[in-house]
Amino acid sequence: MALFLLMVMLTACAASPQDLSGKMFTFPQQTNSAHVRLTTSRQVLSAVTVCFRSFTDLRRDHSLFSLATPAFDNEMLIFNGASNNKYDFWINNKNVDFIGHDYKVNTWQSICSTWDSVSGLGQLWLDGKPSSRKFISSGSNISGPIIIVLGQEQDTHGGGFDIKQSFVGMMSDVHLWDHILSPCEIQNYMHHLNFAPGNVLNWRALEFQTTGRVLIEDKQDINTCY
Ligand SMILES: *[C@@H]1O[C@H](CO)[C@@H](O)[C@H](O)[C@H]1NC(C)=O
Ligand SMILES: [Ca+2]
Repeated sequence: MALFLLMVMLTACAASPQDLSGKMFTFPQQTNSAHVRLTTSRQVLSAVTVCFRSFTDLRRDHSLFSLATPAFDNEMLIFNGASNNKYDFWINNKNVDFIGHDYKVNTWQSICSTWDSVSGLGQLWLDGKPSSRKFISSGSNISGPIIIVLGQEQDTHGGGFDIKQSFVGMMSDVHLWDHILSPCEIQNYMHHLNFAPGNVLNWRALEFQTTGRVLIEDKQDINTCY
């Protein structure tokens, strides 16, 4: 009975979503362990849009969004190849590079990536500017069990972290949809206007678990001072 109650409590804890509006995750030091795991009940995705904002001064490679399945550690990965001035977008362990985006340090940057399994095309938007639309992988869905990690890059299902690819800085406003947002919807996200929150991950009702030194803090936004 006690064990049953404990399990109910643990389940309740894990399952209670939090509204993180106006908040951010702070990853204050380089480690191979500190991370946030995001939970969703959705386990099959035939199209995706992921959007988030990040702030960092990293000039080395780092992971921004790492989704792994038992089949592929890079099932869906957004990786900043800062040392080569590019963004890598991985789907089904295949990747394309997006170059020429204006990667800025010490600035909040909005990133959205889209992909669908029918065309296989991926695209990456940085601060409202689109990339070329490039072929990554078609014909297979993302199918779980999926594990989504912020702050580290998975090389196994839920682990295999590398300190040299860890994220140091702040992240906020993470949303994941099971379809492709239109260019105008992406602009609405980027400009903090009205948009329908993610139906797979929703920053306003986020189920997550932090491990190690990751803080939930009020988002610092100097634009709201005046
Ligand atoms: C992908 O998922 C969709 C809907 O979830 C399904 O209709 C389709 O058959 C799946 N495709 C493959 C290749 O499994
Ligand atoms: Ca990996």
